Amino acid sequence: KWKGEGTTPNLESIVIGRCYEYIRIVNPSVGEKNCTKIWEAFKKAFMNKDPCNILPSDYELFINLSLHTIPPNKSLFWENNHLLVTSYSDRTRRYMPLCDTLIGSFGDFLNWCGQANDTGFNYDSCPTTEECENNAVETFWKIASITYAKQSSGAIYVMLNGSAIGGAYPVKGFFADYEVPNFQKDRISQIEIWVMDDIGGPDLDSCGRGSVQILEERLKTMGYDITCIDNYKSVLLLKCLDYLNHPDCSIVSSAPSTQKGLVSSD
Ligand code: ENP
Repeated sequence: KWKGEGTTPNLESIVIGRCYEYIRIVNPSVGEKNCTKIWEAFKKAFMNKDPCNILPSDYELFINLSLHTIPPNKSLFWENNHLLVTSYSDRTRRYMPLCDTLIGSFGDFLNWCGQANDTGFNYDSCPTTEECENNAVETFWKIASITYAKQSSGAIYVMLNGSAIGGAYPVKGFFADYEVPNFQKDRISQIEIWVMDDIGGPDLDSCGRGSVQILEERLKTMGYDITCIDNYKSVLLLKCLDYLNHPDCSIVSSAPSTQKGLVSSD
């Protein structure tokens, strides 16, 4: 019926497993949580309802039950960099983007929807954002983004993609629409933007240019202390793992201890 993919098979097992893994192994500092109860609250948000009419308030109990603090200087916002952010954050060890919070772990890489007058999931298809914006997944990320932005403090990091077709900073997107407006000005010391180009990809946007300039100006007008870095070295090193000899990765290949150098005996 719908154009989008259906509910991820075994959703309940995945999500309850992720929840216990999160509170026991990934981030035990969140304290005791009842993952079964959180799952019930999550399900209640969209089950047995019109899949195109799910509102942020439907997830309220779920959010309240799964909320935990985000340490200062650990927030990482992003657009068009999902897999890079997942590896770079290293499951909260380096940074704590929304997908590395307990709330985010209920949605990351997953899909779900229910149907009106039916207590089951729709495993066949779910509405896309084009079909209706108030679908279960879109609304989930909306309320999760708002909550995450409100809790973020200290230095804030933003990873953008300078090779993204629609611009590194989409002026309509979760970051622009639900995160920036919910920053708590008095708790944020500075904002650092990293614009990462694809290796061998086009340099469409960069600091001070195009859509990044629009973001920089927006944040400055709001009174924030902004730094913008093109191809931030630490993230570039990670991107270059698979492109050691590419000219864009000369930062890696020109290093004195190249593999060749290490094995050669003369
Ligand atoms: P995309 O379109 O690059 O990537 C969407 C993928 O990232 C989906 O697999 C989605 O999970 C997962 N994801 C993880 N965190 C978020 C998220 N936080 N979010 C939407 N999807 C998320 O990402 P977007 O749409 O541009 O969203 C990026 C936003 O995430 C930024 O605002 C960033 O600051 C924020 P699933 O369940 O849909 O398969 C908020 C919205 O953290």
